[in-house]
Amino acid sequence: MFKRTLVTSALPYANGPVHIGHLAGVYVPADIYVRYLRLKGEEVLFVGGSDEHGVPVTIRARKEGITTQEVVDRYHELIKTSFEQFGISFDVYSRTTSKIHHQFASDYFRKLYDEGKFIEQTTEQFYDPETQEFLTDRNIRGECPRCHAQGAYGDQCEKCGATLSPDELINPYNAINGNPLTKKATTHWYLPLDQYQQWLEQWILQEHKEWRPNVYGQCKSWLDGGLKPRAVTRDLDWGIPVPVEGAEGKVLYVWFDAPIGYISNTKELCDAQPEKYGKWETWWKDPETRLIHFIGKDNIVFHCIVFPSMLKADGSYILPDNVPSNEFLNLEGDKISTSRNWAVWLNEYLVDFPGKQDVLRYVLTANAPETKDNDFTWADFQARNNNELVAIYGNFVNRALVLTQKYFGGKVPARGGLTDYDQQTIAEFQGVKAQVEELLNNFRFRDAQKEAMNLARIGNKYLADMEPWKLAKTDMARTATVLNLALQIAANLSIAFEPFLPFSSERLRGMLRLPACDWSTLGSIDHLLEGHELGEVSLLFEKIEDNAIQAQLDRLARIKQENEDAAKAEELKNWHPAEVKGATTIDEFDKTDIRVATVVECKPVKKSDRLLQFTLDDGMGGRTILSGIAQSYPDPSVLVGKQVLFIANFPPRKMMGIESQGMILSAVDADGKLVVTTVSAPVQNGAQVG
Ligand code: B3M
Ligand code: ZN
Repeated sequence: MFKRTLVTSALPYANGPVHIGHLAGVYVPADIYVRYLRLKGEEVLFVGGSDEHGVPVTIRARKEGITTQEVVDRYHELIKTSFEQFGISFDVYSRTTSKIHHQFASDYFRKLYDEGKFIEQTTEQFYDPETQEFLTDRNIRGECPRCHAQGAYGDQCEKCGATLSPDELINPYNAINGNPLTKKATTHWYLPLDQYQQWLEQWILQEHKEWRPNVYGQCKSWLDGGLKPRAVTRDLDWGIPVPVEGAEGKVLYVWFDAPIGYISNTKELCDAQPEKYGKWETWWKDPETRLIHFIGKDNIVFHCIVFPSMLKADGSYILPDNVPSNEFLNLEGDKISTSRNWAVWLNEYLVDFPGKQDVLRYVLTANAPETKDNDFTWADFQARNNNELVAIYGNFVNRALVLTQKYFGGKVPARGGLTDYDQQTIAEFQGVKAQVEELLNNFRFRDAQKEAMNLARIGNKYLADMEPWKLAKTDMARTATVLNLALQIAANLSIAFEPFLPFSSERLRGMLRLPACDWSTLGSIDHLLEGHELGEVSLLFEKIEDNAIQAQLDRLARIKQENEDAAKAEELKNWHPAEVKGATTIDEFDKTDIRVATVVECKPVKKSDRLLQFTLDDGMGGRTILSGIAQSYPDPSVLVGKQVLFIANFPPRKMMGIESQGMILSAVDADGKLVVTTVSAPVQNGAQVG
């Protein structure tokens, strides 16, 4: 019933380079799908672009000390280049700061505004009286109401992961300058999602039960919670101005304009090349177009609930037919984070592993977080390359080609009569096509790639069982048949893997000198005709050595250390001395006898991870004191020879079988570390302090 497919992939924020999480979650699966449809000869358009509005880019600009425009220019270029390098085959990759987009999004808003599709509301929002600006959630920080970590954001606490609203923060302050905040009234336009609730329930919960369980489940829980009106404008100086009189200083909310970017980018392409791509309206308004959004799980509500409501509000657009969203990819057990630099950046990967785009594509698909969060580890990366790409796919192709060179001068040998085993092998690999199709049609990319790899396994097994290198000694005709079939399997591999590993497929076709690639011929045993001359042979994949992996692990260890240091510095910044205790008197104080002593010996107390045993020269015959500071002094010998302060008139107390005669005075650091007090110049042991 559909004639064509429009595929979109989430527009990444132009506030940093793209990393493996982006690739695994959104762009590789979208690209696999699009390449597959193109190979099948279907009409398809793949739309992407950078999301250049919103608070994240403005935060980045402040951090780097450059203008917001410079930030988006820099990262748009970087992201676009990364996508090209990894073979993400967009038909158009534009940006939301383009003129066309600004005009289009502005008109979109204005039409809904004129038709009375928004409601206007005035509310109290956080405001910085000094800079005279309203603050967005992300720019408000304060103490987390759940875990009491300092520096939680107005929308989320990074320490405990709680989703927050700025109103919940304890002592909220301006994240940029630390100013305390007040509240001020401001007016905004809201999309009344509550009015779309019933329609959404019918459309998603009844008519799209086939959506992935994670997507369907999230929609259901939003709908069950009851939808509320959502503001579609913001007080901000970066974005698309609200096209309404009296709305100066207000812009469209980034999540209002960004999805419209899918449409405006389509328009940009179609307007530029109408003969090739037709009218943009065909892609967005013709019910025979199937719309698919590839996104990450944090974008589900916007693509399944908010954007469809915006499309419905306009009334002239089609709606997404499916929204295959992935869960998250973690890195070595920790959440990927741009701000903490905990990521493998695509631009850096290519410096360390030049030419190995397909290896990363392969590993990310093999491990794709399709149904649950998954972990990327460098050990797994190495293993999948060495044990699968090299040992199975690469090895098979290499053997087939090298043996053909050796025995038949690099020309496809003649195929004679087929044995039962040949027939069985052919039947087996012909089954792969239907399997891969079925899986790809259902957005199951992981399993689909596994199935493609099975084709290489079948080939490997065939060569291992037939042993053409032995056959060649006795039966050249049979050797020819076996290698002919092996070469046909190699040709099929170049097709089956084209959506997944496009660079390798191209290289393989170069070696086979096989020009075109067409999905419908997958399974054929007549790709290469007798006498066809093969091209030059080289290794399709190379082994990745341990030192390359270790270098990556070392880098991550360094970053982890840097993050810990930074977190500590942040904590110290927020540290305040404890309040001064209630008044005391000189008489009260005089009751405490504080003295100076030299540490003669200091050692851990056996079976205690807390206590240190001090032997002191106190000028009065010596004494032993136990102090609970072992955690702060992993090497207690550093204290030997130091003069310390101690309380001399506490009654003796037994701990772990040892009598402690007093108390050593220590200061408590912001992070709980204890630091023993000492004197600034040598004094007589036993001298009084007061
Ligand atoms: N830029 C959020 C993100 O990168 C956002 C997606 C927009 S898609 C219209 O996760
Ligand atoms: Zn918290």
